[in-house]
Amino acid sequence: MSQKRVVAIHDISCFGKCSLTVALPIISACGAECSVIPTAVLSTHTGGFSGYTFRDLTEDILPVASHWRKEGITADIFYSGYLGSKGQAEIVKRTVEMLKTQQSMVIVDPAMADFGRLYKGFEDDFPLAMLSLCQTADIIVPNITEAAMLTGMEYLEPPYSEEYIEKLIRRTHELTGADVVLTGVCFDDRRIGAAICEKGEIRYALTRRVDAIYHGTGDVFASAMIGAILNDRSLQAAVQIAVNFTRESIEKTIDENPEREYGVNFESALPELFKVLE
Ligand code: PXL
Repeated sequence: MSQKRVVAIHDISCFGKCSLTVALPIISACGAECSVIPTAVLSTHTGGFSGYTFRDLTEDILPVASHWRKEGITADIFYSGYLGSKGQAEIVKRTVEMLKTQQSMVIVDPAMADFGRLYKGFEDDFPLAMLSLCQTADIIVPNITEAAMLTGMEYLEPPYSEEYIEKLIRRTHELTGADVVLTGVCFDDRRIGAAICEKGEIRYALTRRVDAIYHGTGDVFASAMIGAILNDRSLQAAVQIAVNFTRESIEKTIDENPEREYGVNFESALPELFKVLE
């Protein structure tokens, strides 16, 4: 069987363990090739640092895609995340349209918001542009804030009622037409994880809750989920693997790294990921 390939379309945050610096090692560790189209280069991510540099790479995205198309380069999964601007949503759509085959899967993480607020630098109409990109995806991976912004539903603080989560995930599914993996789902202070809406059916993948918050865990989660999908796991199984891997990454971090914006020590959890994917 030939090696699987992901095209990851995110920014490079030079420091801070998120987006491409997380997607590359985790997807590679799962045995797949991870090719990249960087959307921007920042000295750090925008969540907890100030004074970061920002180089927009909008003008490079379509020329990369055109070159690849000429070379016949495609992918099993196109995986987009943080975009440098709302205009890039349309450009990423065109990029994927140019490069995908009938077998390709498109996974969009609408990485734009958390804790009820848009990330720094995004304007109020960013979610509308992101919604149109989500509408072209097979699977989307929003957190609660992002799903609330995509649907226009109210953002609530955890813990959640099953009624709120199911309404939020169903609306997100109906609006986008995509299967939805909703992260940050917790009903009490003991368990946390994701809800899955696949072909309209809702299921959960939860694990024990660790009381710590680190930046970049959404990217750790989505990258591990994609790695597991490429190892022929069902969506439900892949989400459970990713939920466990994210929790293990946080557990490996707590004692050594209290800096929330420095990200998690997912590297130390990779051996466990190998084991479950064997
Ligand atoms: O992990 C999401 C992310 C990715 N890239 C950049 C970010 C963030 C979240 O803040 O700022 C640049």
